[in-house]
This record gives sequence, C-alpha cells and structure tokens, in this order.
Amino acid sequence: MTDLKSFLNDRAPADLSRLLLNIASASLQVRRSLPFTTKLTRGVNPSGERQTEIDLYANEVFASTLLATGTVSEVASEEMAEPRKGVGRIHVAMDPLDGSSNIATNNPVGSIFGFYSSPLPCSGEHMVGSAFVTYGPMLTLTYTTGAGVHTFVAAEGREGDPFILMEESSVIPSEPEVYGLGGQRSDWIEPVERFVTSLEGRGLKLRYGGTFVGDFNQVLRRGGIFGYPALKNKPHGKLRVLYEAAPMAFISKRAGGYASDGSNDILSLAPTALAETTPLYLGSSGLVREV
Ligand code: FDP
Repeated sequence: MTDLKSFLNDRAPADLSRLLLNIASASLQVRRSLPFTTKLTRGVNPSGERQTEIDLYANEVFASTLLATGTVSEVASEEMAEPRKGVGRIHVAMDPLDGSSNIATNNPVGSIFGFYSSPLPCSGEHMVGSAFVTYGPMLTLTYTTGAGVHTFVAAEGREGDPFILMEESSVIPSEPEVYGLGGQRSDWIEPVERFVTSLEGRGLKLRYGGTFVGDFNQVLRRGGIFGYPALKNKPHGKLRVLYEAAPMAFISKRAGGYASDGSNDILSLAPTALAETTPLYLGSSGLVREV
C-alpha cells in the first residue's frame, strides 16, 4: 500500500506536497465535525449565499492549516470577502465546503483547492496544481500538481498517514456514460437544451446530485459531462471561476478532458473579482467541445 507522503515525496514540489498533506489531515477534522455543525447561520458569503456553521468551520480549519504551513502567500475563499495573507510562494483559492446545501439531505459534499503562482484574482494559466476532497461514503483526496491526477482514500485505523493510494494517473474513460447539468431546464439557453436532448438520444444517463465535487467526480470516473450552464436569467452561470471552475478544469484537462465556458478554455479566463462566476462545461473532451 502506498501512502500519500511517500507518493508525493519524489513526484511533487516540496511546498505543494506540504500543502496537500496538510489539506489531507485537515479534511479528517472537517469530516469528523460534519454531522454536528449543520445549522444555518445569519451570515452570507460574498456571493450572497447563506452560510452554514460547517461552511465557516471548514473555512477556518483549512485557512489556518494552510497559512501555518509557511508555504502560502495568501488564502482566498468563497466564504471570505478578503484573502488572508501568509509568507510563502503559493496563492490558494478554495471552496472549503462545496455543496453545503446538500448537508441537510445527507448527500455527499466536498472541498476544492486551486494553487496559483500569481496574486489572486488571476487566470488559470498561473495554476500549478489543484485538489478536491469528497466527504461521501469514502473520504478521498484527488489532486494534480501538473503531471497526472491521483486519488487517495482515508483508511480508518491506520497510524501516521491514513491516506492510501486508490487510483494513480486517472484518465476520463473514452466512452461517456453520464451527464449532469445545473439550473432549470426552462432557463437553459437554447444550445444547451439542444445538446442535452441529443445526449439523451445517445443513451447517456442523467446523474445530478447538486454538489459540484460529487457530480464532477462521477464524470471523472465514468466519462461524460458536467455543466452549470449560462442560464437565460443568469448569463454568467453560478460557479465561481477561482474557487470552483478553474481548479476542477485543471484536473479535467490533466485527466485527458477539457473545460470550457461555452466559447473559451476555462483556464484562459482572467477574472477581475475573487467571486466572479462563469458558465462551466467540463469532462470528456469531445462532449465539452461539442457543447
Ligand atoms: P451549493 O449551492 O450547495 O454550495 O457551489 C455551489 C453549488 O452548491 C455546487 O456545489 C453545485 O453544483 C451547485 O451549487 C448546485 O446548484 P443548484 O442548487 O442550482 O443545482
């Protein structure tokens, strides 16, 4: 069994390795608290969404853990109006608890991290790595530092490093199986509606759970496409470029897939605000290019 620490040792730069190991151990702490901190607070995040206790708790755990590594220049978060400053080289943008509206119904949730070499906000062309955690039946950490997408799973009862290698060098399967698109069908722009009708005709299965991390993870493992499209009443979509779209686009592309806003590569977008949103389509390259 290969553990995360020894796997990272000769495959990733030292500062990214340290970040990933610390994210892994902080995710254990977040997972332990998930069942007990689910209430809504009175607060809203910079995108105007009501925050839950666990949004704030996960934000605190990850932000303080990352800053304490000494490798982080700043941490920007979906849950904070301003980044927190540190002393290292890497700029981190994170969604500490993705899909938190799913907690009340006990569906999987996740955490997303993008690692950048430039001050935020900046384009995805400055990404040096990204990662996501799933809190589902398994606690997994999927990451790339540029070469290959690798997944580790937390194994209960292991001393030291509990994360063991589950899948090395993932590639999105060439035969697409699933699709999932956010928003109401009646609000989809016409090309998206036409595309989905065509996918249904080709026998792809609808799999939409309402947590980006969980929904994208299915596409990564089974092939297909996830989208939160441009809507008639929300032309810029819902998902945030820095905190959600670019980190997952980086993983999608490193797993042989693609990610687009409908016209441009997601990683070429240069947001001017931390919480800027974008339409997003990602997964199997052929399907993303088609839509
Ligand atoms: P949530 O609002 O629960 O935090 O990040 C936003 C997000 O979840 C994504 O995880 C998810 O893909 C999407 O919103 C779900 O939106 P809908 O409720 O509109 O389907």
